[in-house]
Amino acid sequence: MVEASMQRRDFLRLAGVAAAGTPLAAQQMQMPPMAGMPPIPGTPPVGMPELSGAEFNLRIAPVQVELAPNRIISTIGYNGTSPGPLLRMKEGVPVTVNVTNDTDVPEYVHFHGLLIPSDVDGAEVEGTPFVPPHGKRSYKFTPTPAGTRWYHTHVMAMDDLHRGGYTGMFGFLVVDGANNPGKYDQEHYLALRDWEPYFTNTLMDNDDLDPLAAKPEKPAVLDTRPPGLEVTADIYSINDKALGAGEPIRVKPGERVLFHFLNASAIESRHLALPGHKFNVVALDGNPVPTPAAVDVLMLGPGERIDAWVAMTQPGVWILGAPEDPVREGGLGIVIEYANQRRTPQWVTPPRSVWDYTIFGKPGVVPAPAEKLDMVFEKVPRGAGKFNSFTVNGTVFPREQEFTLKQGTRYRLTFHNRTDDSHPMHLHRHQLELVEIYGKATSGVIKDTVVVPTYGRASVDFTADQPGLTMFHCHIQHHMDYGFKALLRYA
Ligand SMILES: [Cu+2]
Repeated sequence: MVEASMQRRDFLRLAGVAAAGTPLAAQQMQMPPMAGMPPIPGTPPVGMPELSGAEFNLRIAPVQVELAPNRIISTIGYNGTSPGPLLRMKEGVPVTVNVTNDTDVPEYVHFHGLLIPSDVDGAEVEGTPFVPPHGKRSYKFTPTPAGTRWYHTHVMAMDDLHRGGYTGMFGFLVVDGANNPGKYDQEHYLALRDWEPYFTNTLMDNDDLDPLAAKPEKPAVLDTRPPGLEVTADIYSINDKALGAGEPIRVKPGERVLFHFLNASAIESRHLALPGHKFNVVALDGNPVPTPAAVDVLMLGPGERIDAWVAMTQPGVWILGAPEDPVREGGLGIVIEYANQRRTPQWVTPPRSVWDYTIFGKPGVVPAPAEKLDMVFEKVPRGAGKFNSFTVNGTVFPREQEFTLKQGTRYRLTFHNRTDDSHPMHLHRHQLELVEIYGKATSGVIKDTVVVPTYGRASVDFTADQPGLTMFHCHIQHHMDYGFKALLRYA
């Protein structure tokens, strides 16, 4: 035990040096080897508080997140932690979520991926009432459908990097259905996060892995005006711990471990790999896929979830983490430790791979539904000191950017991404069936957030069966705040 702890401390020290390039190492040598509490026997070592039942209480208040010794983040969270508690609900059983807001500003709690009415969905433009500063509000709804969902703040941040999605206000929300997801020896909920965001003029596009990808929406003449501000970060964690600072996930050879991943970042897509192991993807955004498939590398845009199990067949001590060295060394990873293995956690760069939603779908073309809506995404470079703005069909929200739906009608939304970045596009209160992306047709992949590739095109179908105002937006906070959203209104 002592030996293992020493190794973890050494490893943390290395990670700290690589990430920060500062005298952190010297300080960490004087710190106790272990951050946080030892695991309780019989419970998974990695996780967050779990609440279940029909009534849930969430308290919004300042929290400190100890990512590692000497790396403590001051932010806002739920119930004193970030991520907040895992909310476990039963499909079809009504719940009440009582929210107390112990901050000085109005808040919204959005229940991401649930098919619930506008007045409890948690979005200002849909007409959900806010939780007043130092006040309370209860959200009552019937959770559906089953699967890995999440909840998070849904306020605008604009140029305040301590507001909205930049804070620690996020957590898993799991809706248990009648169907058992399968037999697994362990189950872990892992949220990917970045911290202490800052402004940049450089586009950090790490999510376009395939340089050969078709770019059907690339304009013939590119906009060469000087770029404006974007947001980035270089401190990362999985749940509340940087790589090496928390307890490892302890496994035994032959175990099947089910992971529920969430990219809770407000700014960037992320990749994940586990050397020597494959991820068997069974659900995207909480929805079972028609064709489960094994991949070396996962990709999650902000807001997306992936459920994947791993067969533990390579005894050793490994890093489950981001393939990009600066991201992993900046904290985005967690140690997987096989029983009776004592060594420094190992990292091996994964084979080059391209993320492709369509491998999890059914082949075949979905017949075009009755109605089609086209959305053209463009970026307006604003130059030094100003945020870029983003338009849908030529305008920034809220002018003219409304789409009218006929109840009961099936629609095809086609996204034309004419920007030099990919965008995780999220439709509230509805489920999207992916029908075309990367120039490939597919069917049966049901999502609520779809990453539309750089200069790429994607089409999704949905049925207008949830009357009420419906928000559609990019899940990158500053894109959403600076115009990249629309409102769908039922006629
Ligand atoms: Cu975006």
